[in-house]
Amino acid sequence: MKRMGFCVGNVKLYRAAMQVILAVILGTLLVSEAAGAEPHQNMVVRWPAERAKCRPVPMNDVQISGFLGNRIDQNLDSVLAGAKSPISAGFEARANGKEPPKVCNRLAADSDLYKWLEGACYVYARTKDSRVRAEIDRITGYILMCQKPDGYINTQVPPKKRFDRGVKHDLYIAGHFFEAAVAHHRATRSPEMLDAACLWADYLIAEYKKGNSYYDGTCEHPEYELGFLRLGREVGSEEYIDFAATLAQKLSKIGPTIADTRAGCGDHAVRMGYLLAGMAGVYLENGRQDMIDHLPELWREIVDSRMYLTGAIGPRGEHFNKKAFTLQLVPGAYSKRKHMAETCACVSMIMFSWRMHGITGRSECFDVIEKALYNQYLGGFALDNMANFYYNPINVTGDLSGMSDHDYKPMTGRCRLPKIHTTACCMPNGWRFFGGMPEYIFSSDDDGLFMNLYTSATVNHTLADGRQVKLAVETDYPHDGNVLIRYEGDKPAHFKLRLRIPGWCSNAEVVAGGSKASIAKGGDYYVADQQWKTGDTVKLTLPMPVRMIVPDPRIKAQEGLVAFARGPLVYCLEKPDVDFPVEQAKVSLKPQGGSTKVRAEWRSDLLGGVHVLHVPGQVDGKPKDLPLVPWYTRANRGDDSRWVAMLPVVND
Ligand code: FUB
Ligand code: ZN
Repeated sequence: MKRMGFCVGNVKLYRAAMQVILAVILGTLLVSEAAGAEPHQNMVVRWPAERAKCRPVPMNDVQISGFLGNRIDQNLDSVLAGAKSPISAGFEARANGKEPPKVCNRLAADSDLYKWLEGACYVYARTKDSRVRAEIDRITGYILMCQKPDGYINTQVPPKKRFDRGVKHDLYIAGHFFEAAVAHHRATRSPEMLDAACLWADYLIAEYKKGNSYYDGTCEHPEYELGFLRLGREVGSEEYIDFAATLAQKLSKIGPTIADTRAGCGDHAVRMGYLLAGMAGVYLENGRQDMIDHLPELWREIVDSRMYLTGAIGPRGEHFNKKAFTLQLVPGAYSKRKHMAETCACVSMIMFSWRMHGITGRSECFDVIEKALYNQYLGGFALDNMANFYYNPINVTGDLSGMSDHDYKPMTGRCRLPKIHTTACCMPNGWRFFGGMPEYIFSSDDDGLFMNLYTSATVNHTLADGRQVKLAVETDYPHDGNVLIRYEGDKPAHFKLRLRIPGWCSNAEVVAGGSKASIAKGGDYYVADQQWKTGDTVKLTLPMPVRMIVPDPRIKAQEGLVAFARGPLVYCLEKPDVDFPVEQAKVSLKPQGGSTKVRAEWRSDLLGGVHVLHVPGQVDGKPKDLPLVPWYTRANRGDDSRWVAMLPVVND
């Protein structure tokens, strides 16, 4: 696909160099030039209305505050700190004709910068922050200077050859570049990165057509599907979109079960999530039924039998097990690698679930997203978004000498910016996912809006036929289940407001249009289908009694254990809150009905404000109060913590 551009030799170098200089000298001027990034267009996904049952409300139509808004806002500082981390050093060195420093010697290191760029562009699109824009310009300048005339880019050390079968990440890296280029184009309207991506994409397709043997069964890392798809959509190239499908089918094997599905040859959880997300995306784009033949069963199988209570996936190293319900609790039980539940794996599952929501319009997809988001995902990052875990074992106890978070020590301490983890993938995935999160909150169709995730927000969105949906939402979710929604449109309007009643929720109540509805069991949207006039309100109450979770008896590693949750939050007992080793604690409650004896205490002074759950328990046969905190807040009080989310029950 040829685009009008300047991607040739010296012109390109000159332009890129000028861009770096301009970014430094004229940073703020460049900002004002691009301040009018596309209004009312999605930044992250753009699903055609023909197939999507609903589509995300664009981030520029939404103002988010509250709990999620706070985390989304913190991403700005995290992105700025990321720009000062070593992830750009390799590009900077190569652009200046130097060897990259050793710190850049990470697998697929280039992709970290591309993920940063994707995230930074979302942040910029929403905030128009001039510092973020200056970093975007500086970094894209370096990237463009590193592009070879045929489109290929690789800064890695030690220098690797193209299509290196030992490394197997060439297509993966390109995929991340394409995603970043699309985000850059949407945020800045500037064509350079998109031109560069097309040049590289054309090169990869030309190699394929020439019969490059790399495409014959090399075990690559899916992501290229998403990359080609999104690039193809952005520039209107069917060839790129078809190539995304070709690669999915040629380099992976998709069967009706996880056991017979191979994502780039393997059962690696991140690869699986990206592959399935990419295929769902191709279907949404062009309706290719063969892309989604097995997706509903695969999604269901992962959710029902391969997912932890925190929404994490990948129990064996970074992999799925062939056998269902094999979910170890502590690192190392099934594998020499003492790892499990990678942060990126949950991001990839969220991406897949989002696209399944687009295909089906179903709320259960957001039940899964919510579970993964509030527990595994937020728990992967420090409360200030400045540090991250790579792996997230459910229980971490005992002597951890010799253990690490994929080589980062101590295993119970997150790697903090501007330092970057030796395998940096998870932090950059955080930047791009926090960046895109504003588009997960609401989706819309021709009839109105869906509220998928509850946080304080305002939304001002115009439906396809011109009706304006303007709402304000107030809530302390996830700490409290009361949600107040007010219609703020100037003119009366008729539309449907669909409110997700979470699967964990019983006896939700909705007061709307003067009537009250009780919903005994969650797991679907409640539809408020009415004429709205200015000031009309909907009051949603999602009761949040403490729940005791008894795992599926087929999960042998969790036999005899229970966990606690309140609303969407899973809890754990953590070392700083007790004067005994957490693994000695037992729960003195009967799984049936016992949770009514648990007291929830609001503590505004703790961990940014949390409910502590006081669970009656025992230690060494003596009664003990077990004060549990939300799992996402663990490991934020020093680097030497221990925690248990699943606890044994006293057997007498
Ligand atoms: O290989 C690229 C990424 O790095 C994978 O998705 C992660 O599992 C980590 O190994
Ligand atoms: Zn990762």
